[in-house]
Amino acid sequence: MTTLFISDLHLDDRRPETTRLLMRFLEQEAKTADALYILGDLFEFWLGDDVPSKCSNEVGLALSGLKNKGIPCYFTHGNRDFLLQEGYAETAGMKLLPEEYVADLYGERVLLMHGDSLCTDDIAYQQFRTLVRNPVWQHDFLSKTPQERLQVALQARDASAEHKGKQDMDIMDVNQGQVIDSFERHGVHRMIHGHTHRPATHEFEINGKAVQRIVLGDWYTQGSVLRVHPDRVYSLDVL
Ligand code: LP5
Ligand code: MN
Repeated sequence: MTTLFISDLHLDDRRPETTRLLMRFLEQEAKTADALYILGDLFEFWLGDDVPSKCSNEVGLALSGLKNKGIPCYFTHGNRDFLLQEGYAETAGMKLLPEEYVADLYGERVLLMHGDSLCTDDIAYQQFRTLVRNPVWQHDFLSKTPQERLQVALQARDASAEHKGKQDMDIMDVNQGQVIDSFERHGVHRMIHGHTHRPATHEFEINGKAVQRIVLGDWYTQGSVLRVHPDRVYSLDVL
């Protein structure tokens, strides 16, 4: 019995080896799990449920197989695939979670999120996020042709690469005040997120109470998974 957490796979038809690694993980380990949580950036980018790719079809089918076996799969949006909607989620048998979600993990309340909302020192990113999470912007974007959407996404990705190249690494990590605020708002002692590609387990105290923030790793060079066991042992492993 294990609950599995993954994020930041950035699946892309140009990197089929990552899709293969995920397919192996789904066919082997995930099929005996209690549940699978995907905490965002499953795809390199998502242009709309009406723009499928080879990897989205393949992975959607494999994920729906999990659901058919009675293994629930949950999905939180990342900053790359925030446009993934019910259409694909239903095909893949995934349940869409809100931005911040408190899961019951073997009797403990644990906060889950992608993690980009914690990076509040990255002002340019937060401005971009506010823009693209606006339903009016999203409606306008989704009314464009797939080719037009791809152009905008590629432009955004180039601008992002340039931005990241110029930023101090610390600015692109989480803001500790924001982290504490999230723990307090939800009244939890453990949170799990991805996004920063800095896998680690951070332990500290808030008002004398021990808390833990687990950061999942990305799948660019190897797979990364967090395994949670019923006795609440958490292990963050490389695949
Ligand atoms: O993802 P990662 O780790 O590489 O970088 C993020 C932040 N960047 C982004 C931008 C995305 O990577 C771009 C690709 C998303 C495509 C989604 C497809 C559909 C929607 C199309 C959207 C236009 O999220 C990066 C952070 C970093 O995490 C660490 O936290 O620093 O943030 C930035 O780079 C901030 C920049 O200011 C973003 C600039 C985008 C400019 C877009 C201009 C063109 C589009 C105009 C749209 C109106
Ligand atoms: Mn991300």
